[in-house]
Amino acid sequence: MRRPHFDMNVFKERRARLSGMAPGAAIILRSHPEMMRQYDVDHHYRPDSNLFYLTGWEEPESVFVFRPGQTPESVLFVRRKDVFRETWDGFRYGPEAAATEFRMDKTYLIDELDAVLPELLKPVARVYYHFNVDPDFDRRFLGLMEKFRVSLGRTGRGCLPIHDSWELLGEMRVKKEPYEAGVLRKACEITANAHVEVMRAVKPGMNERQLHGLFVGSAFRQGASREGYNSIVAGGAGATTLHYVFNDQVLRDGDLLLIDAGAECEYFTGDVTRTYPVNGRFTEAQKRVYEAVLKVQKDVIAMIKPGLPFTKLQEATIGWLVDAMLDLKLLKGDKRQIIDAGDFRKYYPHGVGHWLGMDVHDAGLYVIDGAPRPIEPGMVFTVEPGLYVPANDASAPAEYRGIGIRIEDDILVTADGCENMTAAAPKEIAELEEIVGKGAR
Ligand SMILES: [Mn+2]
Repeated sequence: MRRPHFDMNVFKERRARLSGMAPGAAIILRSHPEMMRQYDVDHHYRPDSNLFYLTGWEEPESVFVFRPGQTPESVLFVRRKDVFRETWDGFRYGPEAAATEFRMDKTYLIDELDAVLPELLKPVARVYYHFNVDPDFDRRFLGLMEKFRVSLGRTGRGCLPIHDSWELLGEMRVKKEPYEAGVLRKACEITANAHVEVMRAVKPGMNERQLHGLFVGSAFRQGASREGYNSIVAGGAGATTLHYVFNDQVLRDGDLLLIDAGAECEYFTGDVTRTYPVNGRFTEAQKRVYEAVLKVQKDVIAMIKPGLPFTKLQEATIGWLVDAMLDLKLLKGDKRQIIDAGDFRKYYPHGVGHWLGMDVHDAGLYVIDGAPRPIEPGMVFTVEPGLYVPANDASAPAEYRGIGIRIEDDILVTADGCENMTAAAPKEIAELEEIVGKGAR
C-alpha cells in the first residue's frame, strides 16, 4: 500500500488551531476538479491547497468537513476502492485506510455526501465554503444547504449563513509557522540554485525552452515536486510581456533574458525572477535600467519590518520607479502628477509583491476592515519591482526600447526585520557577469 509521505502531526496540529478559531462552525472543503483531463490524458492534478493544508489528503473527488468541537470533528468523503480504476489511474486509499492513515474521526464514500452532509450540519451555526472553484459542485452544495433548511421545518432555524473559507484559512496560512517557514526556505533554496544552474548555462543561440527544461530538471534533481507556477523564460523584448508564456524563442547575442520561475517543495513554492544578459555582458543602456530597478528592489527590502503596512511597499516602489523613469527620460513632467495620473503604469503596471506560500499568490487578506494591513513576523511575500519598455515605444529613448527587467526575491518577515530566503540567486551586475554562461561549476 502507498503510505502518506507527510507527517500527519502537522495536519492534526493545524486542525487543532482551526478548531479554536471557528467554534460552532462547519468548514467544508472540496478537492479540485480534475479539470485538466483532455481526451484521454490527465494533465497535472494538484490538490486544493486548503484541503491539503488541513488533511494531507491528495486524491480528487473528495470533500472534507471539519466541525470544531463536535463528534466526529474531522470527516472525509473519498472515492471507493476500485481495482479496475486503480489499474488505470493508480492507488486509492478508500474510506477505511483514509481514516487510519490520515487520522480522520470518520470517513465515508463520496457517494454518501448527499445523505450524510445534512446530518453533519444539524449542530452547526454557520458554514465556511469557497465558491467558484467548481461551479458544478457549488450547485450541489447549495442544493444540500437548501435540503438541510427544508429538513428543519418550522423550528425557527432557517438558512445557515455561509462565510468564505478562503478568508478563514488564509488568516492561518498568511503567517508561517516555524515548520512551514522551514519548508518554504527549502523551496526557496532549490529555486535559487536552479536559477544559478540556468545562469551558468545561458549562451546566445540557445532556445528559451532549453533553459526552461534546465530549470525544471535542476529543481527536480534537488527534490522539488513540481513547478510552483508557469515559468516565464523570456529573451529580449519578450520580457516586456508580463505573463509571457511562449518560452520558445532563440536567445540573441546582446539581448537580456528574464526568467521568472519557482520550485515547489512539499506544497510550498519559491517565486524568483532574475534578468541578465544572454552573452554575459550588460550594455551601458541595459546597465542603467538594471541598476535603477535593483536599487529600488534593495531599498524596498530594507524597509521591511513588523508594523509597516504592506501597501507602503507599493507606494514607495512607485515613487522610486517614477524617479528612475524621469532620470532615464522615459517620462517627462512632474513626479506628483505622474503618480496621481497613473502614467507610470506604462512602464510599471503591476504590484511590488504578493503573499507567498502554498500558492504562488498565496491566501491572506491585504486590507482588513478597509485599513492597510501591517506586516507581521512569519509573513512571507515577494518583492519584485520591474521596468518594461515596449519595443515599439516611440516616446522612449531608442536605446531602452525592448528592455524588460524584473528582479524578484522571497522575503520572510522576522521579529526585527526580514530574511531574504532567495539571496543565493545572484543579482548584482558584477556577480551576474561573473557567472552567466560560464558553465557548470
Ligand atoms: Mn511573483
